[in-house]
Amino acid sequence: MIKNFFSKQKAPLLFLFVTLALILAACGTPAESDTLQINDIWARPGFAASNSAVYFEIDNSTSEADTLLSASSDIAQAVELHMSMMDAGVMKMMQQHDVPLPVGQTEFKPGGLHVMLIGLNDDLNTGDTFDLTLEFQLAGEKTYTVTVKEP
Ligand SMILES: [Cu+2]
Repeated sequence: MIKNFFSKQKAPLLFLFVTLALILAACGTPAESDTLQINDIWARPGFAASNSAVYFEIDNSTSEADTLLSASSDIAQAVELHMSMMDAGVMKMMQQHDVPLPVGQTEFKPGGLHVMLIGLNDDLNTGDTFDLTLEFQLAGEKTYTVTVKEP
């Protein structure tokens, strides 16, 4: 039976299947390449029960503005969208209801936008990884692996 399957007559068919599978694997989800891309997603180290923050760059290469609605993770008691800003010489953090994502790049970086991890359930040491889910108005929910590193 197996010998028959790989016979000369079936070989071209098998080749076709493999080729199709490769093509589908390469572009099976065309939406992925022209939606939102998250680059360089990382978090600060922190001790259990303390806070940390996640930073990344969002590349919105679609033709429409999107909105980041929320972030969630099992790593902390609460996960919030924050913006750091200077107010009368003092750095303050403001919780954001959502974050507009115009076409192009939006940076979540120290001193600006960040995903705040409040009340870590575990220590976050350099090299650790954890999952973070971001919910976008148009792109839906996506889960990313965050790597812990020193700023
Ligand atoms: Cu914050």
